[in-house]
Amino acid sequence: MIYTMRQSWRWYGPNDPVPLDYIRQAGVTDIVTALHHIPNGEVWTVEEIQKRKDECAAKGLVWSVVESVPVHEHIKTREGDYLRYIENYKQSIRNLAACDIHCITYNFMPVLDWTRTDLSWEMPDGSRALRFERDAFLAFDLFILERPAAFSEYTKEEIARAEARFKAMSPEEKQLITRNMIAGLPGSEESFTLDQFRAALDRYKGVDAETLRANLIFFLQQVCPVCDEVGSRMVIHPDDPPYPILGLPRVLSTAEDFRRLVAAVPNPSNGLNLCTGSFGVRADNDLPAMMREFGDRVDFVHLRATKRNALGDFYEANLLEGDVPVYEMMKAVFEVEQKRGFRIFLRPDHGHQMCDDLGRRSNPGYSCYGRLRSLAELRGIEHALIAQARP
Ligand code: DNO
Repeated sequence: MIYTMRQSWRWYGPNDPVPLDYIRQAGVTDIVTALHHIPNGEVWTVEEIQKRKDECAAKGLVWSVVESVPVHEHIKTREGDYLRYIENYKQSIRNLAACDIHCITYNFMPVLDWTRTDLSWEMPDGSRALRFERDAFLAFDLFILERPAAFSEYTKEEIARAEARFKAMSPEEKQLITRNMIAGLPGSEESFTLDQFRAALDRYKGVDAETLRANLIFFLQQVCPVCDEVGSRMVIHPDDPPYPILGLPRVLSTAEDFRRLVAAVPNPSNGLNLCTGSFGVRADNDLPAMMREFGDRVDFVHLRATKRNALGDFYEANLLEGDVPVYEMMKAVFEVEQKRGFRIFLRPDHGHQMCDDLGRRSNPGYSCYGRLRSLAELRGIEHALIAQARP
């Protein structure tokens, strides 16, 4: 028997401009989604979960991966009602298991989920990509957000470049970058005004990386035993981008970060969502090696390729043209699957906005054609791996 990827697709629920009918035509079997309408910290009831499952089943699709059950900010900072939120989280895990959903994605990034400065960057072929431009980001941090500590965190040269970039921005561009930074990207569940955003950052003043790591460990020590009991796995999504931003601590940016997490919480349910696009922004993350080292705990993979430059900018490239060694990565996934006798959930992540999608409303990164293109390329690679594996 050959174990192949469980082809999955992220769906943002009934409001997603890409409907389940299209997803079915993409040829995937599994849906990755979340109950986005339930406020952070509240329990996901069996009733609500089952309702969403049934919607997928009606189209011949199985909801099998949650992305994400969001972790309330108070759990990350261990303040206020965090113990109640952890109890609620445990109950959601139990309820999901009762509906046969056992793979739960989450992240432990303070305040913001993923961050990009540009959601519609024109590629030479006319398609649109997501991008992180460091100078623009610094311009936002220093001159729009006006975060006082920022001036001591960057070099003189960086500040000068950011100032020049800021001065060259039109009022519309300033507005757009502000919105991109604080209005919440798809899946992030939270959005802010500038003042709310400043207040949210302030709550992390006393929380350095080691404190945040301890809080993550504490959280997992509470929820992993429940997962072990009901046969589920928590898979942590890496930081995106994988380094500290806005003076906030980061604890899941490298292989060593995950190693430390497993050493502290060895429960089998402590797993990883290996996102090649997020980890791949760092040249020191060897993705196929990480897949092989952590493979037993990787139940879910996000496949996309970022392309970085020396200035610290990156954009989301065509899948086979970025810094991510996609073939080597797929080979590692395939090997782990045969070794474990397990089919790993894998979804194409962030595609380009292209073809007819260019004129359509879409969730940034989650339009239809771009992901279809990536999925087709991934299938091709897997197809070849299967052919090679046959005796
Ligand atoms: C972005 C996504 C992230 C991810 C969360 C997981 O496209 O990969 O928003 O879903 O970080 O908790």
